[in-house]
Amino acid sequence: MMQRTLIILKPDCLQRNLLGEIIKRFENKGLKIAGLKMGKISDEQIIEHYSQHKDKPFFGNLQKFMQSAPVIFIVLEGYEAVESIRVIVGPTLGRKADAGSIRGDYSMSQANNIVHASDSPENAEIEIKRFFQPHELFDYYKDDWRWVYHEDERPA
Ligand code: FUP
Repeated sequence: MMQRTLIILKPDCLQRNLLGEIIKRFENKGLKIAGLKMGKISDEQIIEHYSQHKDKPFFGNLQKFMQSAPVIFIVLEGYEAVESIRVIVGPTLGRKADAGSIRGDYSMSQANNIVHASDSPENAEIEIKRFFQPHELFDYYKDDWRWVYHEDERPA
């Protein structure tokens, strides 16, 4: 099934000059960029986005970090993209993530781990709505999908 998912390139990604590297990995994998923009995360957005952590002791520092610089918001599209992207991104704790994953190759930390990626199709839908207006998302023909996917995986 074709899915969309929300990616946030976090402040450490921008400050460490890794934006291009990370976007390149998603492009190389065969994912389609449906939306992309730069912005600052508001107080309201960060509390909603990490609502499962908002009463935890680390939340204050997590909020400070996520608002310490602008971030890049990206909506990626692909066949079973949500799970596939979590594999590319790797587990939360960068220093234990497998080499080859984004967090494994570029990060040592738990919060400063380069990228956020939605963890389920349901959350992806909610998170995309949180950060993107409908007119900021694009439907277009992706030419290389003829080669990235087999016939029965790609849209007609
Ligand atoms: P993930 O979905 O991999 O981003 O991870 P989580 O939902 O578990 O965590 C969300 C954010 O909280 C991540 F940036 C990591 C951060 N975090 C901490 O800073 N300390 C913790 O003890 C747990 C999570």
